[in-house]
Amino acid sequence: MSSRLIVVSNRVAAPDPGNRHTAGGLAVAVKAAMRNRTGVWFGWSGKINDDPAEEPLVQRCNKVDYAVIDLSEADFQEYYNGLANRVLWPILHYRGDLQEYSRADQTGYMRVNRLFAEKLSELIRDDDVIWVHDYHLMPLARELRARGHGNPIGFFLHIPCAPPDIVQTLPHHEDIFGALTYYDLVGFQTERDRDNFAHYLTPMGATLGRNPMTISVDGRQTRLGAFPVGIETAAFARLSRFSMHSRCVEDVRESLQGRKLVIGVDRLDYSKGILHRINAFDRFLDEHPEWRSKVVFLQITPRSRSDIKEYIAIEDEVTAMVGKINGRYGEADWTPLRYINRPYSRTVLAGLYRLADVALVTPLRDGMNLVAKEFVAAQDRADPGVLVLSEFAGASAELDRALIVNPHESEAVAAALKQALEMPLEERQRRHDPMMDHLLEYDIDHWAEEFLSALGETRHRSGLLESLRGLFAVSLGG
Ligand code: ADQ
Repeated sequence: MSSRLIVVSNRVAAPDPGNRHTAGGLAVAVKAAMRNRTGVWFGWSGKINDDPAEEPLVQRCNKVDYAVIDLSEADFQEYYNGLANRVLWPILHYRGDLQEYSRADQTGYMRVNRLFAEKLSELIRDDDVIWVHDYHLMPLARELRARGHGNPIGFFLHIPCAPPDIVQTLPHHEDIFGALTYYDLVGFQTERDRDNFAHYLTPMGATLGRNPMTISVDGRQTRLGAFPVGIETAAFARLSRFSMHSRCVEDVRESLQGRKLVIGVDRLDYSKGILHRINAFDRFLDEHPEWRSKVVFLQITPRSRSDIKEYIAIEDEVTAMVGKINGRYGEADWTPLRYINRPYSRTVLAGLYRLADVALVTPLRDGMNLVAKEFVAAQDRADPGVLVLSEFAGASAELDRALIVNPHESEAVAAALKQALEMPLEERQRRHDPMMDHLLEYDIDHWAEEFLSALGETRHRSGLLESLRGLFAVSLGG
């Protein structure tokens, strides 16, 4: 029998009979990586329950067991809202100044990691391969090792890894970041993130090895690698062609009345640079009156983490700025900026990307940014739109034919927007073609296979390679 892949992440995107749309890059990536594999996806149900069930709730669908547990109100506040999203998220996005640390939250974070280990422990078989995702669960391998699990365990950080000086602003950072050395493999989105982590560890006594990069601490060896997350490029491209003719996309096209469409799609989060982007659009309309009435900027921004104060503040600021721009430049028959807070299905998003002439993807800091990749994948090769991309998105290391901007410089973003809107077809194609080819080759399957094969190489135990071969056979055959 081939081994199973156990994926662990904070939330589990369980099969949803209501087909609701969740916006979030991790879920999109892991869902795609789990497709065609046998295994378990374990995590929090999203429900708060002060009297949770002893056993995880398991639901089987297409060879995957979705196993979820509930969290108590204190767990939710201290682990999820607290240490994960009020401390680790800002620190890892280079915003150590925004962290709101408390010892109670750190205790809660460790407690939930122990709870995850305890509940997961019951499901683990000796030949399982375990893949843990993201900053919520950094100490999980240490907890699993303490419970006697010798399985290969890998970790992937979906968000950036800040340089050591910033990581060290976290009180007791060694407890959390040092715990990553209990994994066999720690993967990052880019080489810069990987190197930041290696530079963090080496002054603390870790020995660094090269080719492949490894670090050794207290007799444990951990491989470090960059594994840029991809998308389901071919499927997304197909979806966009089909979706262009959907009712919703047709309605948007009609509503434009021949105007150019600029699109932005982001969760409402301070790391995404939405306010800077809207300021740049303001500057663009101010400096280029000839473009007024000829362009519409559609910013699709589902709310997230709405009970954290920075998120409420940014929502208020963005709403005020949108009102100001529409008031200043709008006409009775033209609204320059359409700002929407709801999620859309992937089908509609794909069609809207294809309809758009320009995408503004200008985060202040982003692990990868799947929207950039989805936009490129959704374009018509015969008449592609133009991507304006922040140099601080992990995606800029791969999508280097985009117009790369520093999102802090509104003059530069406004100039790039003008260049994009006026770019001749031949140049648009010259930029788009190689990026599309790259995304077709380095897609989500490639990401999962590269990570799992590197995880396999970290161990030479008999039987493990057989197990991993089993995983690939399933994925390639599917
Ligand atoms: P996110 O911060 O969530 O992901 P991103 O990579 O852009 O950011 O992924 C967002 C995903 O949600 C995309 O697939 C997008 O299509 C979808 N989405 C956004 N708005 C939507 C809407 N209104 N309706 C429906 N879907 C919407 C984290 C990291 C990223 C990293 C990913 C994956 O912060 O840097 O790229 O994980 O590793």
